[in-house]
Amino acid sequence: MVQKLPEVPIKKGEPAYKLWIFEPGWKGELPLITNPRQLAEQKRPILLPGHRLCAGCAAPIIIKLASFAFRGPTIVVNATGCVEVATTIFPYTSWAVPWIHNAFENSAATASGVEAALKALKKTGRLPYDHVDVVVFAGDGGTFDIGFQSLSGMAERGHDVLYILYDNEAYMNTGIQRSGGTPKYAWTTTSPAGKVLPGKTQHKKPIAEIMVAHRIPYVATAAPVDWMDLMKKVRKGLEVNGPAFIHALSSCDRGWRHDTSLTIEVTRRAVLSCYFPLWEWTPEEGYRITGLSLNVARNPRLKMPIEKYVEIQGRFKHLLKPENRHLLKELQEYVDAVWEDLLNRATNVKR
Ligand SMILES: Cc1ncc(C[n+]2csc(CCOP(=O)(O)OP(=O)(O)O)c2C)c(N)n1
Ligand code: SF4
Ligand SMILES: [Mg+2]
Repeated sequence: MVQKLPEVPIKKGEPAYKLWIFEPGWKGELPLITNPRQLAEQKRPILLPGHRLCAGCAAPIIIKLASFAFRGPTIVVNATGCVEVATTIFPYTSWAVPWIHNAFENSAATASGVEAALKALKKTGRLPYDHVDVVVFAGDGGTFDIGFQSLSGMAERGHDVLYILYDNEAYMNTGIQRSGGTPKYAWTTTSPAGKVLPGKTQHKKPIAEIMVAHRIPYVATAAPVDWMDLMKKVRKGLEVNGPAFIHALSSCDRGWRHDTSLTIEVTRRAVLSCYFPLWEWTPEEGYRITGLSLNVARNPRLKMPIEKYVEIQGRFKHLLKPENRHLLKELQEYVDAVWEDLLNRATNVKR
């Protein structure tokens, strides 16, 4: 039986961006629908058309998919970055929910304050809803690097916030500078690939593992290619009582130098090569490999060589030169070791 969403029709003369999941007096929960046709018919995303993110950008896909998993009234906190800049060009906005922009470094601190205020309103009977969720969307620069202190503080204090990192692996909005999330050997404007350097010389920071170390109620990785896996994780992240963190790989055709038609394909190869495995972690169950990555864990023949992932991205093109084959080999060994480690830790894969 398919559950129908409550009707919140747009009346004549009302703007199309009516805050449909923010009806005062809202009680209950929206069902999580994973049937694409029913999704299209019944739900409107929180991010409306007309924003100026690049054609082929994965970030709005991640935001829309996440919003399909929202369970009711939601406040979005957005760190400075491509998403913020391109969706709120004054005097317009693409957001159909209450949305707060804050500085590059403090989205988790702002979200903590919003959540604390909502708690106080609820306690004093002044919140006209059953529950209001708080969700952060922040880039890798705003998470791995400059925003990390506020994220760690939010986790340590136990705020009931879902933090979604859209990781395009560089400071894209300001011109493709390397971040703590940029992978080893990737070209960026501040880690150029040439005669002196082969791109960035350090590995990506294991940000999701660092959040696991905070022992918060829910941590997961996600990629737009496995949209159902992503939506389910967003819903789980909202349902837990306390901080949740989702690390979503967000391909960027500008910075990764791939064709705009390859947005989803590149994330598919990231997952199937095990460069970016899909998993979730809870204190109760530990690591669980999920979605497409579970297929690879059960059938290792599906695992792609890392070359398949890098060959469609200009940021790695120097790795395909004969003199750099040893770097590609080293990258393969690194990916294999991290995947092997995950297989050993996963509680839902027999070894
Ligand atoms: C304190 C501070 N330093 C630098 C900037 C300039 N700045 C704005 S967005 C940005 C890059 C953001 O990178 P990321 O978080 O990865 O988001 P993306 O643009 O890639 O979506 C930088 C450096 C700033 N706004 N504030
Ligand atoms: S630069 Fe990259 S992340 Fe930014 S809007 Fe364009 S494709 Fe998206
Ligand atoms: Mg970025």
